[in-house]
Amino acid sequence: MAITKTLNVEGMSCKHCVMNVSKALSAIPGVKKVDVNLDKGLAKVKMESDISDSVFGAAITEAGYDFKGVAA
Ligand SMILES: [Cu+2]
Repeated sequence: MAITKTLNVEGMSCKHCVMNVSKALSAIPGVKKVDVNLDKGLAKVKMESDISDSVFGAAITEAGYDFKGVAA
């Protein structure tokens, strides 16, 4: 069964940022779908099995944005 996590991402200001974050998260093995909300600063990630928050954090940081944790 698929798992969904909502990540808090800081530093996105335009649709290019959304694309950068979407690409970075989509490139993680096991990630099935990424849905970024620019206004809320959230990235919803769908995955087949659980992926560690630190993996998402690294990908977001690598892309040039700040990972602020998983939204409750
Ligand atoms: Cu931008």
